[in-house]
Amino acid sequence: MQGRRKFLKKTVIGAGVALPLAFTENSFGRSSGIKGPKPLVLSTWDHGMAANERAWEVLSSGRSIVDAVEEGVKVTENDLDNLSVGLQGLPDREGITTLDASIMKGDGSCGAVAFVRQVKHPISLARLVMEKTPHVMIVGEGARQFALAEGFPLEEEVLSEKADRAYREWKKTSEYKPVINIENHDTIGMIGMDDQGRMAGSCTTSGLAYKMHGRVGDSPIIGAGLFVDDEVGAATATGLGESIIRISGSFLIVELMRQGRSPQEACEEAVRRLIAKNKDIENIQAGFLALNKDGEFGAYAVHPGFNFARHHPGMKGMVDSGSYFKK
Ligand code: SD4
Repeated sequence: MQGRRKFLKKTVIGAGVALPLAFTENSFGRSSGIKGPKPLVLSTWDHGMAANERAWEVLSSGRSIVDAVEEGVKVTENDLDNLSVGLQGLPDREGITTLDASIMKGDGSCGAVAFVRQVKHPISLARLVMEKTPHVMIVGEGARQFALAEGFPLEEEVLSEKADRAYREWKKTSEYKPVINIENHDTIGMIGMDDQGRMAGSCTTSGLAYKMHGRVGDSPIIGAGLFVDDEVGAATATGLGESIIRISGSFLIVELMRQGRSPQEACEEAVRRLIAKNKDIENIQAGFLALNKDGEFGAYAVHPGFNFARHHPGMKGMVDSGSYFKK
């Protein structure tokens, strides 16, 4: 696996420090974020590099931005090294892996699945919920039935070797404690814009490791883990889902941008709101990534360690997010 934080060309945003960029036409400051020419895709965490690469290929072949954000995160859903996305992700307390995903277009169309088992690409199922049903979200057994009806193969329910090893280790104490920036915070959220300014986003996860059976996080909740509006911009989230749902994080960021805040300012305000509305904040990590319709983007997290991948003409690479707490 490529080390999560061992990527090329890192820059720091939102931390009051502007490191030189390899790319001189981009300038950014603490509150203005970075601007990239269209088309553009952004994804959370290091695995976002490979996901963006695929999304870029899809866009370059003339397909739509919604195809790009779907195909992009499928790379992560397939990544056997990722323990928090896809069927190889860490299971719940009962040893069962359940997945959540959502997809949204800038015209307001959206679809989501939650608490779904045996489906390798929940993002594609979410897209079918958007395109083939009058609904926005289908969960659990209903989602599995929908997958079957749509011809998705159902995978055998066996934990991956890595997940099985980790689960056995966890069972020794069975202690439920979300930990900051360890492998259970690796959800992929992708937001992007085509060369005409049309936007879309996707978000997919196996959720918190060793969660209660049936627990659903922010990722499939439109407005929490993902929100996109062509008139304004897009936002996605990663981290402890409960803390993000409490403030409708992604919707909040898009609305703050609508009121004139830059993506960077909006992410910072959402983090402040999250901190105000959640107890035990020293043990909660959450991070936001946002893009406006002018191609400006920004990110911010509660604690250090969050990063994201950018891909646009002339530039691809990782960016370290700033954070409210510095250590
Ligand atoms: C969840 N937000 O289910 C997800 C977990 C996550 O990076 O983002 N991990 O709460």
